[in-house]
Amino acid sequence: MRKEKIVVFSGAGMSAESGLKTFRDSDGLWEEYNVYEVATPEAWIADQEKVLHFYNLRRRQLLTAEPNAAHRALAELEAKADVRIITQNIDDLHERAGSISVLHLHGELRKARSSGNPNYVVSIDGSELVRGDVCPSGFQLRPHVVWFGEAVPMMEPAVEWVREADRLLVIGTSLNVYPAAGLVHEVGQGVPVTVFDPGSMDHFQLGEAEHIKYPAGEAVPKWVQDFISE
Ligand code: BJW
Repeated sequence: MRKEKIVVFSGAGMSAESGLKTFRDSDGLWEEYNVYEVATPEAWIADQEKVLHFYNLRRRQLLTAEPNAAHRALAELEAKADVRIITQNIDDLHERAGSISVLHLHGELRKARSSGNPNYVVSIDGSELVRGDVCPSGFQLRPHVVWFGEAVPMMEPAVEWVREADRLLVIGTSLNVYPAAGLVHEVGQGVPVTVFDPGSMDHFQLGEAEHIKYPAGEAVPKWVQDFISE
């Protein structure tokens, strides 16, 4: 029997219960840091040390964080469905929980790329990326992430995945950042959409979507158990 194709679209709320901060919640990263000083190409030009420090701190936190119950439940869901995960998160907690198909829209914290050659991407050994870490052509390595104002190269495959989905699960994203948020509107007609987020989604046109207003670590495992036992 053909397995149902379930596409998951996750954001920072997915990893909140692993101890990683979201961006726009009241205690989020953008309360503590000015986004324009750490997550834009202009910030990189103005102060590389500051940008590297911001990502080094987050990388150190990630190395001690663990996947939570929601990450693990999505990995278990693969026994029953063809699961594809599109994540805006730069952490690797979906992979560490055991999920196989994970597409990172906004890059990966544990990778660096050359500031002179976007095709030169390497894994970061440990947590620190510092000034003087260069690619073989001598260009400074930068975090392998997508900053505001930069193109999102993985949008095309992500749109394809969503268009092919039989069901879409949207987990822990405020749907404020484009073009990523627009993915929700790429689902086929009649495809069920379920949103897991304790926050309000009043700013976003969710249409017929079901909104489960509970933390992911609580709601996703329950949803997966119900789906598996159907
Ligand atoms: C829980 C929970 C629990 C809490 N369980 N849930 C159209 C309209 C308007 C603006 C634009 C537009 N198109 C483009 C733009 C500009 C811009 C943009 O979107 N700006 C808006 C903010 C206004 N977009 C861009 O610049 C993008 N690039 C682009 O458009 O390029 C065009 C181009 C084309 C060709 C050439 C050149 C350019 C790039 C966007 C890059 C985003 N980068 C960041 C940072 C980098 C990575 C990093 O440092 O981590 O990505 S910003 C940040 O936001 C990060 C995230 O991936 C992203 C999304 O955030 P997310 O995941 O939704 O987090 P939060 O905090 O917002 O929400 C958390 C949610 O969790 C909340 O709802 C909580 O309730 C919930 N929650 N606990 C479940 N336990």
